[in-house]
Amino acid sequence: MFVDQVKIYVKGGDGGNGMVAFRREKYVPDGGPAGGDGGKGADVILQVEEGLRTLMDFRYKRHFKANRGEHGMSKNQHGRNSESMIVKVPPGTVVMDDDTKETLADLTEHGQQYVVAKGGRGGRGNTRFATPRNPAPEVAENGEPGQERYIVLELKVLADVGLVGFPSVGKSTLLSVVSAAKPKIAEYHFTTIVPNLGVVETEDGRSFVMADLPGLIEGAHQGVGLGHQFLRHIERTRVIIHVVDMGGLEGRDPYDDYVTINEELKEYNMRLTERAQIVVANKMDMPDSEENLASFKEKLGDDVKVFPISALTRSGLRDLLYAVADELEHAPEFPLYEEEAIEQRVVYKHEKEEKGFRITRDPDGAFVLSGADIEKLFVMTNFNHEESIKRFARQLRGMGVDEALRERGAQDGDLVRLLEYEFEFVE
Ligand SMILES: Nc1nc2c(ncn2[C@@H]2O[C@H](COP(=O)(O)OP(=O)(O)OP(=O)(O)O)[C@@H](O)[C@H]2O)c(=O)[nH]1
Ligand SMILES: [Mg+2]
Repeated sequence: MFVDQVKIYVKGGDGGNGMVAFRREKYVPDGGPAGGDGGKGADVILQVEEGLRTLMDFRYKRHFKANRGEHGMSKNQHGRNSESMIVKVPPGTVVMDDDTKETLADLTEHGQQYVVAKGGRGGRGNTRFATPRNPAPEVAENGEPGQERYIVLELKVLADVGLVGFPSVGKSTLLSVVSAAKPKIAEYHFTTIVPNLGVVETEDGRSFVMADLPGLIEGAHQGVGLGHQFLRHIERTRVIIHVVDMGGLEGRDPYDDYVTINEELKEYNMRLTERAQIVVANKMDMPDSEENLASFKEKLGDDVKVFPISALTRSGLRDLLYAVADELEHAPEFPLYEEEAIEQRVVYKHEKEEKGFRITRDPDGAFVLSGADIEKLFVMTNFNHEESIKRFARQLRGMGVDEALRERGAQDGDLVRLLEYEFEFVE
């Protein structure tokens, strides 16, 4: 099966906790603070591996949690940073945030990296909190939590050439005779439901990747049937081979077919009509084909060159493939996203971080504090030490939490909740 879109969970490693420790040396009565910092948690990094062609590997592994940083130790020893977790993706992988649907990165070149979930920084050990007034603090920070999120990886087929046309015109048959691909071929319409890829080599040693596509029908661009999805697969191709059936068995006029498909491409509006198009008249082995071709060419005019072939008897293929290879030599690339997004291949968007805090009430009347900043502060507090707790209280005050609670009507002794922590509001 061809997997081209997958949702995965990534989490950067948490930072290691800072340590509260003191020097214990003989003959040194009041050993100073000696708690080391925690190490940095590992980042989760996506990295392009050119050998990969699909997102197949992600079918079985969808959770990526990087290691946490080592905790700080006594004797001022810092915990070790954790090494980044590298997740390999094929070239052409577009990374989206599942929540915001924002495109985070468009990964195309071998070795290109994108940090998709940052590891947390290590918490500071008590050594770092020493001041002249408080030379032996019992304060240490826990590590910062690693960033976590769901992302969607999407792989556009990286074919150079895409075959389009009505159902059953012979697109898959053509792909099967010019490459080693083994697509399903049958008389009924919509035999192909996902694109197949094949590497084509011309007699003079040039090569390119060709994809057959599910048949297009009128209204495909409006999401009728599966058409819309299909068109997505040719957004990145540089040359389009438009296959027209000259067999006449289905009772349609080849020229009408040709016009209809071009309308579809135009309506879809991904600059598909700007690509070089090579028109192929297939099924030239059929009895009425010569006649149909003559009238097709007449309606088409002299400006459009037509390549008559028979995928079945394999005639006319050599000229066609040469023409495709020639075209590819100067066909421009068609990047997927609008100009501003492609200036930089990796788009680092500023994370919209929720600032500050919110106050709500629980049914029992308790005040509930929430918000990214305040919650982070909470998890980075080491509640085993009285002094750390006091520091936490000071930080809350600094953020304006006390004042905001007072404004909401909190009085001495009222219950305040923050994550799993409860405390009393003290005036
Ligand atoms: N006579 C003749 N039949 C052909 C030729 N090429 C394909 N066919 C037949 O046409 C039918 C459809 O071929 P496919 O290759 O499956 O067509 P397709 O365009 O991929 O069709 P969908 O995937 O359904 O859109 C099959 O029965 C093929 O054997 C040809 O050159 N000559
Ligand atoms: Mg097919």
